[in-house]
Amino acid sequence: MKRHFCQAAIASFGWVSAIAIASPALAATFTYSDSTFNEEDWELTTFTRGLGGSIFTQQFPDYGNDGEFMHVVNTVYPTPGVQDSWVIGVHRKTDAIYNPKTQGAIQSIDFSEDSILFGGWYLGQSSGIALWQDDRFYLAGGVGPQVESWTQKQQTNLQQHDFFRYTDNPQNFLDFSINGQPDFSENGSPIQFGFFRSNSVCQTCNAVAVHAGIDNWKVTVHTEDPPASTPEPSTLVGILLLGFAATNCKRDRS
Ligand SMILES: [Ca+2]
Repeated sequence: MKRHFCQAAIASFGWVSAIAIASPALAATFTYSDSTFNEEDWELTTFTRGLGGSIFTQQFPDYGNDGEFMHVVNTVYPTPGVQDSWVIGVHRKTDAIYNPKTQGAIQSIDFSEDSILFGGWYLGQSSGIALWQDDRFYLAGGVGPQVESWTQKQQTNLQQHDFFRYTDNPQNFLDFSINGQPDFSENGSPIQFGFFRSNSVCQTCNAVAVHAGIDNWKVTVHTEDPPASTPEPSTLVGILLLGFAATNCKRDRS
């Protein structure tokens, strides 16, 4: 009879321990997207060099790569004595915010957008994913140039080191130093996602206004498995009780 109790006790505590071991959450994905581009859903920060230029955005109700899209116009002017003038627009979606401290460290990020070139410059606008963390802007380029029909552009498996910090350095607007990267660890501050569009002109070039569109903006965050955690007190009690039951069974057999 006592042996039966021991077998049942071991089976029961073993089940509790199995639950404790299997309970940590697994890696997950979080997706942020927009195919509508309501104007109140986006905020724009503009950076310039030299005479720089301006950025105009507008939600169009139709002719996107299905329905609405955002029309983006970058205008940039040449500056005497300045080799290149720039205008860079960082567009952030107001609710596309990821918090590593509560949602987990970021393992990688995938980005995609549909884009189109309407005119102004045959290479269109430089473009890619942008993010904002601790009042700093980080960019990862590589999805241009646009062409004259809607085309999906992608960046996949982006790591922390693929992003570069925007700076006011007049010679190099991206900071490639070791401190120029965002923090994807579980200690990182909240991150807001978006995209950027930029253009430049040489000092002897003509001013340009580059018209392009964006639709089906999407950011997918892949998280890491959470680190092994210290067992909860209730789990420790279960383990200790399991040891106690096994010891009693051994004594019973002797
Ligand atoms: Ca759309």
